[in-house]
Amino acid sequence: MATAGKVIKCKAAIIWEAGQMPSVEEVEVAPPRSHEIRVKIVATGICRTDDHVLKGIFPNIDYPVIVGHEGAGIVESIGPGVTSVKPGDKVIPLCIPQCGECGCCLSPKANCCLKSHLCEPLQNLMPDKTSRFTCRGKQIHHFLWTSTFSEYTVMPEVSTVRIHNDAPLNKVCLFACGFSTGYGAAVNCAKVEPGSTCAIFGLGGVGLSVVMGCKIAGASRIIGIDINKDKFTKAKELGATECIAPQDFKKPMNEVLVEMTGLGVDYAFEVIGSTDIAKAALCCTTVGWGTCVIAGVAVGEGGCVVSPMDLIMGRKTNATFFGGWKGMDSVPKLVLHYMAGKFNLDALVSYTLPFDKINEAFDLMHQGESNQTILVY
Ligand code: PAD
Ligand code: ZN
Ligand code: ZN
Repeated sequence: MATAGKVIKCKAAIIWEAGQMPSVEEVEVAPPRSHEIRVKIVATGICRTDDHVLKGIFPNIDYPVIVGHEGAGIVESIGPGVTSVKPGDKVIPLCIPQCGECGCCLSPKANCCLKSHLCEPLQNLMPDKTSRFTCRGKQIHHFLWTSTFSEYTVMPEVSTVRIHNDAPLNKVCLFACGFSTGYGAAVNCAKVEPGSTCAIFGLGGVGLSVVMGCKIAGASRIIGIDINKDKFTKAKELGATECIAPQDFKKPMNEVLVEMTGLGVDYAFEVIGSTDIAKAALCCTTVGWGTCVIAGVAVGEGGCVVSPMDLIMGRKTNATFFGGWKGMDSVPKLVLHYMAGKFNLDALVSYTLPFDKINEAFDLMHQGESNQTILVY
């Protein structure tokens, strides 16, 4: 392309300081270096994890920063050594890379690549500790090596996966985080079985994706729990058999769920980001084999105190990053399954807005008005 090897000027949403809303400005995006790919982002969702950076509660973030990780786009140019994609390919950014060489990538049991930006020392620059973004002469930091809140972004090759070229980017961007996390929490981490009973704490975009995963896995009872009753209609549309709100009960929710189910649920999911709810999710599972999966990111909270007595009778607890998927191997297949009609991603999308309305999209999230908002460039 004509832009290859040149600096591209485009719009991006910059968070200049923790606690500030993003400001849409012109940035310069440098060409990709060795084993890097420059991508024109076409659509991006916004995720609670982006919001954690906005609020200043995501650990070890240097500002100013361009966040965003739930994107999909088209390769504009590639740096030296890149072999997996070419300009014009449709791609999805991977918020957890798959280098294919580290101990976790080589093990079928793990998806937490050890060459990730999340490994020590945690940092939000490119792997070579430099940035491809500048604005008014100032270096701007990356986030998760994805930074999809920029019309053009640069990502390492290990964080970029090619998808089918007929995939609708304004929908499949949700495979970059929310849907994959929730669906994978149910089918990979919990391994929900047909006929089982599930409880999902939190019915936002990720929690609704857990509901979809439990339904696809054949669960017979799917109980959604949320303080916002407006979430119940969509949850029932996607597979919840019952929905309950904590404020309607005097007892703690774990006791309510044990009473509702007799022994407790087979599988419980924490999809809010609260250590108290994680404890309730563990304690509402049945003694003997109940499994709790934590998907919520409880940043800024204290630890979760669990007595060995809560576990000694056979309950298990687990937590998931990106639903346990190895991104390179799994995301292209998930996209194909969507294209074949397996997942109703469209039902998760509450709003599609132009990128310039990013602050409106965050407001909708803060007000609990949206499940998933997609921004299009
Ligand atoms: P969201 O804010 O859209 O949904 C959270 C839901 O929880 C909302 O519907 C709230 O009304 C509800 N809620 C809040 N407090 C309570 C409460 N006390 N009791 C019951 N319901 C409550 O968020 P989301 O669905 O986008 O994300 C959920 C979490 O998952 C969040 O912590 C996010 O950071 C995390 C996440 N984890 C991963 C991962 O890889 N583990 C990936 C993406 C998101
Ligand atoms: Zn790896
Ligand atoms: Zn996310």
